[in-house]
Amino acid sequence: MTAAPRTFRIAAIPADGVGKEVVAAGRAVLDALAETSKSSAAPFAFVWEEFPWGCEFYERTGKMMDDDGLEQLKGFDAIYFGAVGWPTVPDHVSLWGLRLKICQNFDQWANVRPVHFLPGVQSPLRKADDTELDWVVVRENSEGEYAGLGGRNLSARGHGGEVAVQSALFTEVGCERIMRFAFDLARTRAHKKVSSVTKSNAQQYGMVLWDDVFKRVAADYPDVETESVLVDAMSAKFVLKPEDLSVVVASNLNADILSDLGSALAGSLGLAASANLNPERRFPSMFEPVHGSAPDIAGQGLANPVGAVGSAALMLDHFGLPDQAARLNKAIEATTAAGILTRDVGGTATTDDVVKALIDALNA
Ligand code: GGG
Repeated sequence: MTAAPRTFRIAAIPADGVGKEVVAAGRAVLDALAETSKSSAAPFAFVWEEFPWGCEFYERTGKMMDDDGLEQLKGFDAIYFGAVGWPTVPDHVSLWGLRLKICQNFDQWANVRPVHFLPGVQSPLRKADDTELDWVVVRENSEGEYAGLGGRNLSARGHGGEVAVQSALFTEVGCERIMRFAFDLARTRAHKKVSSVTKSNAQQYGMVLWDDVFKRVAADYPDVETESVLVDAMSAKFVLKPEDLSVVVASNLNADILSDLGSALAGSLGLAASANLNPERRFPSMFEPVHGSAPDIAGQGLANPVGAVGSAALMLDHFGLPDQAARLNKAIEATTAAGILTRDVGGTATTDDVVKALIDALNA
């Protein structure tokens, strides 16, 4: 007798542009993976519900998501997200109305963004066969520069004297929890090192607090190597000494920028996966490719689904299925190694070609 499948309820929010294509791709690959588990001792299945939120929804309703959207999402095991943003809606409206709204209200304070070389993918950094790149950028995802604090002096608008203030919020609790997360992660890796990134020479309040908390937390992890690097120097280090890095912990804005740089150095933004985690599991966590909606290629079947499928692997890890996550990652490696690559990584394959190759690799 076969066991009843363990089911996971997932809220899919494709949102905008290529988000729709890569979420469909990820769902197809995950369903194929679940299919292979049917006759195993530990079958599992995904139950999907898709939400039509995003910029088209905004154009119809004036909102990026339903008023009770957060309530609707609360009971799910996870959220599988595509990308947000479209030229018809100001970027800060679409971002705050959907992605950041979910991250902040569901206290997804740890954004994990791994980046590594894939076989068969050319990278501007791969100077020699032994050049290594295997990092995890850990992004503080609840405060910092994206705390949403500030305002604009609208009365002076149009007179050339308008003033705007954008404040960054750093709390000791917020800094400490993301740093402990980074150190715990470093302990699971071969290269046990945490690099902390700030601009604390120029930003003398919040980022000096960040540095102070980093020193205090580091004292509890004597087995983990540490360094504190300014963000400008770290950008150079990403390019010049990639093998020296393992876990990089940074504030919301700095990590957002550095993780894009990291994925471009690995070959393409289209490859990068991410997890927005609520580590206490009080709310669903959200898994999404790092890339945005890419209006220039949307709807043409050119989107690279690898970042979305890698994010699905992070979701499987979160569900306590590390072996299945490893199977997905191996399927990605087999596909890129076979030269089945989308245009952003120098190939001619379509999104569907890559999905087919991934499913074939899972069934091989
Ligand atoms: N899938 C990621 C995405 O949609 N990103 C759009 C964006 O602008 N994000 C800004 C951020 O990561 O905070």
